[in-house]
Amino acid sequence: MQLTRRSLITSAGALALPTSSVFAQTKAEFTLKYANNLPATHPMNIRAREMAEAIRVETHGRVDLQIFPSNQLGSDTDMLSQVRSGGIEFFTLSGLILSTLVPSTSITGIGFAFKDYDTVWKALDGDLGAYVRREIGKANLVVMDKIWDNGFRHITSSTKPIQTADDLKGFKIRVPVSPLWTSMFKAFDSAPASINFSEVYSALQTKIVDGQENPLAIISTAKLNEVQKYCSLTNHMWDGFWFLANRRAWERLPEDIRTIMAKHINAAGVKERADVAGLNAGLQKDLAAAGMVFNQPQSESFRDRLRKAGFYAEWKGKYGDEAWSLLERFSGKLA
Ligand code: X2X
Repeated sequence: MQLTRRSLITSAGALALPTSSVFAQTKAEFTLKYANNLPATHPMNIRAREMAEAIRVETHGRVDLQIFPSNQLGSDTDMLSQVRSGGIEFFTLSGLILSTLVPSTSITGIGFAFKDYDTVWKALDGDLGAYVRREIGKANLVVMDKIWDNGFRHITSSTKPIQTADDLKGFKIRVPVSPLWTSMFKAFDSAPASINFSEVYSALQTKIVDGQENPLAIISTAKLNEVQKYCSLTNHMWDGFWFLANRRAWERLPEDIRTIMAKHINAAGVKERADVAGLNAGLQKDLAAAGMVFNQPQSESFRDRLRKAGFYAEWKGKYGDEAWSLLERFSGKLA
């Protein structure tokens, strides 16, 4: 048996000191919190743990980035105020929810705007993403260059498959806290309820709502299939997570540390994109094997309904011509 300091001390009945690694014994100079809303098993948190380790190693233990997954520090709404006040240093948030603070950030979630991932990354790593990041910067938050993937969203239900826009009439659906989401499902004549992700499982379980919409990687890692029977592959919008930092906390860090951190955060985001795309491709089979019933609606009836309800025209007016023409450069003509 290897005699460690821990076993020596505890067997002697004295103080048990944490001695897990050499680095852990040296107190980090910067202890920083990164919080998010997703389960620890989602690629976002798997890549984040890897990234925190890479940052620790490259800064020689000066930075200890602690990760708080699964809404441990509160709902998205709570965490957004914490990253603004400095209660947490880092936070990943959907651009659509961030729009409650910076209105234009929801533009990347306009219904049926991006036909595939290729177009998404061209837009988000290109001029549309740059525009949104400039707007976020004006709100006194720091945002990393690479947005992380959430995915193309699909509608799940405990009551019925959604095959056409008509099936959404009167449908009680949970949507994240964001004016764009509410507006979109109102255009479908649904009954949308704004609920933070931290409450979604229980809202579905207790039938406060009949359905919700999320990418397969979230349906699976958050086990929403336990409380939902049908999954309709609507692909009705794409969603991603901006990696945000509290400005004062970020600027307090020495420049060399900021450079190392940004490098690893952006690299982890790019790897997470590949993980999520891979998962979304294979998960339908796994979820079906677990009892979920899938159907493939035609997107045209949904788009048509949005156009006729004036959804695109209304949001074009809100974002303004500059932002809208940036979006249409990647989406093609929407309104
Ligand atoms: O709240 C949601 O549905 C989620 C997890 O997809 C977001 O963070 C937008």
